[in-house]
Amino acid sequence: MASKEILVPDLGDFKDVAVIEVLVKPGDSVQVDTPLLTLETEKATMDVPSTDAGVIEKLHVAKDAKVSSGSPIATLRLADDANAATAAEPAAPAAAPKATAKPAAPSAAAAAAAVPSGAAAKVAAAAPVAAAPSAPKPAATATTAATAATAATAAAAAPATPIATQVLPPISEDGFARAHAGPSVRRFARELGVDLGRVKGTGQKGRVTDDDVKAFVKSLMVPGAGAGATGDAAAGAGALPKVNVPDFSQFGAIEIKPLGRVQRISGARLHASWVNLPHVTQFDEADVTELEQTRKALKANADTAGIKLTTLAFIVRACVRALQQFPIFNSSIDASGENLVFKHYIHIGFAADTPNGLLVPVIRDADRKDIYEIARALGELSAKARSGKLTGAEMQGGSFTISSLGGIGGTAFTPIINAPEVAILGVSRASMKPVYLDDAFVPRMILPLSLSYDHRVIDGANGARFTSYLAKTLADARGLTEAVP
Ligand code: CAO
Repeated sequence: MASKEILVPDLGDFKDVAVIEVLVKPGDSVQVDTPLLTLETEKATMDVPSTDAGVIEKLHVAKDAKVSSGSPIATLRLADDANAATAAEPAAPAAAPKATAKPAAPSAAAAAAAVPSGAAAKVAAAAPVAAAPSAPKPAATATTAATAATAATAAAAAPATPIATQVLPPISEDGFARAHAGPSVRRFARELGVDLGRVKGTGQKGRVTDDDVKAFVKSLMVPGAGAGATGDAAAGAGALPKVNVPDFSQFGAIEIKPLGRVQRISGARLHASWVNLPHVTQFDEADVTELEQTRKALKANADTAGIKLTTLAFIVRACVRALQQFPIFNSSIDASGENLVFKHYIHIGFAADTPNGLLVPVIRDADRKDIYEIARALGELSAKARSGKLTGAEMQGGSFTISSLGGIGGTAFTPIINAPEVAILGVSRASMKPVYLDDAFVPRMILPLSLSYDHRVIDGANGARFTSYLAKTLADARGLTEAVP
């Protein structure tokens, strides 16, 4: 059988063009137009197709080599006599490079073959059952190579619709065109119905490779994944593993009660915050000896006025001062995720333990209230929360939250941020402790503080500055009882 040298075609003014992908290897059978190489100039990437059908005998280029017009690509053993006849002619350059990939006919079989075993099975299983009657059910196809093969066969019988489009958002042509990928990868993505604009490239300079496209398709196979690998897609790829819940009755007697309405609502919000916000908790202590003395001195008068002057009122007042000093703790990331919203109001929410579950009433304009007004608001809102009379408006608009377990006990905890706020102060029970002051241990009332903050917005140094400032402010009780300017 005759052989023929396949040469790089006329590249115009381009010389020493980089070979970024070699798409064949010795022993591969190729047809006319089968892409052999992908070249990349400063302006475009292009596939160099074969001019003849045959088997690659020898390759003359490797990835990252530089080629120019007429450089040898491969020696091809021609497939038949007809080609043999052409071999007698002078070696013709390969056909003109194709700078843009023509979308190949979408092929379900290609989709199934493109992803390994279980993933292929699942892609195939996504084909309409009516068109692929032998398609196994997803649960049965997910695990073994044998069933994957069956599924691939079934997929081949499915209609010529890119399978992935059945689980993927439609291709955005703009995004697809802008994606940094070579023609062969573009063609591959078209075959699978994958929007290249959504695929994260791991190649040189972020170039999207075949493997990236395959990984993208595989990411769809994660239960609960709805999209691909970048932006919103990343959320799908990172679906949380499920907790395995056994039938507890096998271990003993049980009773089942539905979750309360408040638990269901607050549970979902707490979970959303926990998984979306990177939490850090900063612990500190405040010496509240004087604060407690001041509070006790003022308590009788406050009682007469019908106000319960608790430690928490002082803590709210101190937080207002700290928020004025560090406004970033009174901010939120906006809906786009691109900006910080600094609020010129200070509305402080506080967690209230009620018979119906956790509620967070909000003291509006806490910065315009003195210690008595704050204590009054705390008392009134707590009473309404416990009797189930809080309105929706009274639980909205908070810009910072305090969760005080001080009336109950504990030494420290890690509160969950009330998103979209960026910080929450946890307060545990103050107790008398020996503190080394002026060369001696003296008994002081020490209040434990636990500040959780969103590390996307607040760095550790600011977290520590905030709690230090707060501790200092709480130590100066007189400052907290002053009239509000
Ligand atoms: N250390 C020591 N004593 C404290 C204290 C602290 N950190 N915080 C409050 N106290 C004292 C109060 O000063 C008060 O003392 P007096 O009886 O001498 O006046 C007493 O404990 C009882 O206070 P209280 O709990 O009735 O009132 P409060 O203003 O401190 O708190 C409220 C109000 C609504 C926050 C509280 O009742 C509550 O529900 N706490 C639970 C919050 C919660 O569940 N957080 C967890 C949320 S995440 O699941």
